[in-house]
Amino acid sequence: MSNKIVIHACGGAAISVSSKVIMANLPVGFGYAEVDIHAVDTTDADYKDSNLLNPLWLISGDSHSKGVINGSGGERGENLNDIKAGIPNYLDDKGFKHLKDGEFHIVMSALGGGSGSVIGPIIYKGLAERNIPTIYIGIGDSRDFLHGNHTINTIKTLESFAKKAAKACSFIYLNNTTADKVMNVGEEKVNMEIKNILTGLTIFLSGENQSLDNKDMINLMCMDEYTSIDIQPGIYGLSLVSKVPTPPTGSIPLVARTLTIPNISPDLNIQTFHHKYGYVKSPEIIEIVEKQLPLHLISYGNVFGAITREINEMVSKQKEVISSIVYDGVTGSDSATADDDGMFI
Ligand SMILES: Nc1nc2c(ncn2[C@@H]2O[C@H](COP(=O)(O)OP(=O)(O)OP(=O)(O)O)[C@@H](O)[C@H]2O)c(=O)[nH]1
Ligand SMILES: [Mg+2]
Repeated sequence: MSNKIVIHACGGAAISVSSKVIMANLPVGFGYAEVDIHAVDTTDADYKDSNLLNPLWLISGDSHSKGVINGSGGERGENLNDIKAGIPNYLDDKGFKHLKDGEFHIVMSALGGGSGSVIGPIIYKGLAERNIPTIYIGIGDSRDFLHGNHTINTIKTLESFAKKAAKACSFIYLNNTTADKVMNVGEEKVNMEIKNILTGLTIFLSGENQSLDNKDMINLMCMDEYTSIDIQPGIYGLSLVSKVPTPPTGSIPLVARTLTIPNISPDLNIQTFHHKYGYVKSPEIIEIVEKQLPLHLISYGNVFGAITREINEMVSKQKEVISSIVYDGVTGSDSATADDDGMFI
C-alpha cells in the first residue's frame, strides 16, 4: 500500500493553489504517495470554484459572530477565537488523532492573509501535540505593511507553537513579493515552485524508495525525533533542490536525504550532520529523477532570523510613513449631516 500525504489547505491562497496546481498537475501512480487534500477556511469564497474532492471544513462562528463568518478581510484577529475553538473539532472529526504509519501531513497557508495564517499554525500545533509528522508550507508576502507584518507574526507564531510542543518544525518558506516585483507573476512563480516541491515530496514520501524508509522521513521532518542529537525546538527551513545547493547565508545544513537512480553516485557538496541516500525503483520515476538528478531534501537551521529581519526593516519604514500621515479632516457643506450609520447622502 502506498503512503499518503494529507494536505491541510488553510485559507484562500492554499485552497486555490491546491486546486490549480496540485489537483491539476500532481502525478499519481506507483512510486508516488497518494495525496488527500482537506480545505479549511472561514468562507467558501475560494472553495466553491475549486476542484477539491473533500468537502470544505468551514469554521463556524460560535463565540462572537453567532454562527455567521464570512472571511477575515485580511485581519488576523478577526476570527481568532472561533478558529481556536473550531480546529480541535476539525482534527478529531477527520480522525487525525495520532501518528499512522505511512501518513505524512502538510499544512499549507498564506502567511500574510487573515484566515489561513491563523488556521494553519493552530492546525500545526494540534498535529505536533498529537505527534503527527508535519511539514508547514508558508507563502509569505512583504509587499506592504499589513502583509509584511502578518508574515512576520505568522512565522513567530509557528516558532512559538513549535517550541511549546518541543518540536523542530520543518518549514518550506516561499514569498510572492521576493519571487517577482509584479504581484501576479510572483504568485504564479511561487505556485510553480510549490508544484515542483510537492512532486518531489510525493516521490520522497512514497515509501517506495530503496534505502529510505518511513522512519528516515519522520526524522527529517521532525528532527526532535533524533535521540542521539540534541536539536533545539523551533522552525527549520526545508528545501527540495535538484542541484548541489549553496546553503542560505547564516544557515547550517542539518540533515539531507538524497534520491538518485541506481548506480549513479550523488555528490552533495555540503557539510551536514546526517546524510542519507536512497534509490528510486520505479522506471517512471527514474525518468523524472534523471532529469533533475539528484534530488535533495535538506533542512537548514538559522534561516528565519535573517528572513524576518529583512521584512521587519520594510515594515518599520512603512510604519514611519504611516505615522507621518497627518489627518487633516474633511471639509464639506455645513448643512450635511450623517445618518445613524454615519453615511452622508
Ligand atoms: N502564491 C499564491 N499566493 C496567493 C494566491 N492567492 C492569494 N495569495 C496570497 O495570499 C495572501 C492572502 O492570503 P489569503 O489566503 O487569500 O487570505 P485568507 O487566509 O483567505 O484570509 P482572509 O481572506 O483575510 O479571510 C496574499 O499574500 C496573496 O498574494 C495564489 O493563488 N498563489
Ligand atoms: Mg480568504
